[in-house]
Amino acid sequence: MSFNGYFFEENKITDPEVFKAIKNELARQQNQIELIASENFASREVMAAQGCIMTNKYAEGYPGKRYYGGCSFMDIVENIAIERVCKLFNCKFANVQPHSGAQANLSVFYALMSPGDVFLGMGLDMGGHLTHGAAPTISGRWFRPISYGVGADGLIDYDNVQKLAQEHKPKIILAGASSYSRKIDFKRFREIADSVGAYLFVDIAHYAGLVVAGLYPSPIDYAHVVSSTTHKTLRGPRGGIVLTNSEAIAKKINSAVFPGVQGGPQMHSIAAKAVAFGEALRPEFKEYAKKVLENSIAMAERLQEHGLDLVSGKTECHMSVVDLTKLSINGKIAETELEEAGITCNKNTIPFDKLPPTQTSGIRIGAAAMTTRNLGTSEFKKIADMMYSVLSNYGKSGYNKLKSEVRADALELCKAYPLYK
Ligand code: DSN
Repeated sequence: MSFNGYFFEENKITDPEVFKAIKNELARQQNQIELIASENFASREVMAAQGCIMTNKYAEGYPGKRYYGGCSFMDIVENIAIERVCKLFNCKFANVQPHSGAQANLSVFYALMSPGDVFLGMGLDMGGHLTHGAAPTISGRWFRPISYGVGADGLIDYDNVQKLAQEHKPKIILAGASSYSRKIDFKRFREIADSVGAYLFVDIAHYAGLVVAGLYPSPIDYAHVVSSTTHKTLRGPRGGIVLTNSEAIAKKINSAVFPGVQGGPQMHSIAAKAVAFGEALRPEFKEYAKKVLENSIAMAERLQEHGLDLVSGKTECHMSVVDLTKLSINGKIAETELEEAGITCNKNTIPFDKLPPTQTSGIRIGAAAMTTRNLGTSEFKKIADMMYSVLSNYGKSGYNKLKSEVRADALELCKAYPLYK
């Protein structure tokens, strides 16, 4: 058996059913235009680290203070991940153990609130994330969320956030979103938080890669605590992180992540995070993030040239939410039809949506994944043309033929920009 630095080369998945599903998923990823704003394609090195022998080790605790023997290499890899992520985001303390963004957010709540405490978060129907207070989640059941949202212009209504803060005196004000395409004014959020003695907690899961590249505002100097995922624009493995500049908060977060919310850290994922943070520290990553933004804007503007509306009127990040109300197609059907045409995206509620979340009046699109495949602005404009063609012709005569043509174009584009070859 040889070892190439990450995994045993001879290792193959021989389980036929699992192998078949993985093989088919690889083909799907290779042959579809991936516009899901929260997805990306991790590098082979990131995936190799995630599939490595560190999966075998229990390392409850933190570097230097573990509850198991044999953790010396775990300490090395976790310390590398911490050092790199602190450098990336210019912060003093980091916890790299959360298994996901949801776990990271739950840990922050657990560290800074007690059950029944009030917090402010962006409503799910307005662009916020499930964990920002949606009713079926712990954030919505064990705490008392007050939702804020956007105005008729699609922009966060900061005056209303201030008013709600004054009225409800929250313990935490949570800024950050899953489908908000504009820059968030973190300074304003901090002023509001200070005016009522609340913690400012910012979730940058979507924007992290752009923050690292200086293309989206960094909340680090304003927030008491910041969370993120590592797999979206940051292009690492699936996982979460929590960052802060406060030693006192860092201690509370560490206790909240372990043993509060999680048991043993997934050390293979932490190894993969360390590799991804190393990649994000390189100058090429800034170039990548710059292209993500250019491509996102090019795609969004082209859709507008076709007459489609974007929630809030434009994008300032990797994603846009497209308002379909002018067309005779809802978000759910659009998601299915576009997938059949070779373009993957997701249905998305638009603010003040008249349709239920199972249907929606919008779709969310993002440029992070296809930019990893090296597509540029002209290709993203072409994708916008393809999308418009499907969306605007749905139900008209000759539609099925047109959809097949778009599928063929999508395949051609994917072949011209190969993935994992
Ligand atoms: N589910 C992710 C998204 O699509 O935005 C966030 O966790």
